[in-house]
Amino acid sequence: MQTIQLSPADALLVIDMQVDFLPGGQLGVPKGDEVIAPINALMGLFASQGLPVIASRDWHPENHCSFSARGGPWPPHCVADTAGAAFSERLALPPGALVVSKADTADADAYSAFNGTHLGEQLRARGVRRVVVGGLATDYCVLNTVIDARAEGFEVIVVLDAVRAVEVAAGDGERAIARMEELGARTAALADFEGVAAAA
Ligand code: VGL
Ligand code: ZN
Repeated sequence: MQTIQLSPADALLVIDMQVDFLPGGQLGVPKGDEVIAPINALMGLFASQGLPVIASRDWHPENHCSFSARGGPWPPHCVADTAGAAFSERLALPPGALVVSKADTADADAYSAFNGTHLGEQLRARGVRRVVVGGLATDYCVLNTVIDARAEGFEVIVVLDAVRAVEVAAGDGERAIARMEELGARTAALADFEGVAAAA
């Protein structure tokens, strides 16, 4: 147990909380729905302190290179402007949340919310030096977002209650967490955040 106090240099990054990544979706992450309540609690905490909340979304064209029809590893998912690409209706995005769309061209994939977006500049413009990260999936978009966040010099806290892994291979989630820690990311529990609503 640690106590984490937020400061004006903190932002919350909510990764890909979309219908297709939740159980029943085209690329449903096992137990992905378990992160909705913790993420809602974090969003409430950040919003109550006037701190930035950024929600990324996978936003693919119909003929995206990551889809099996094009020899990619995944079934079609998160096609822009479809129901599967929408944020979960249980996700309580605060007013003023910044939405970052990624992987929105046919011939390139982008797991990281920094890749091909303006996220780095947008964070720096707001004076952000530390990002708190939750969302889906631990072993793909969360991992790659954290790798880029560290490369861009941001401090990172990964909230373990607020992430779940795809686990194409068993252990991928654990390995992703270990890799993020090696890169200098900290891990935390939801309850470590001072002032977080007890009953999320
Ligand atoms: C993701 C697989 C394919 C993710 C995105 O958001 O983690 N995973 N596209
Ligand atoms: Zn994708």
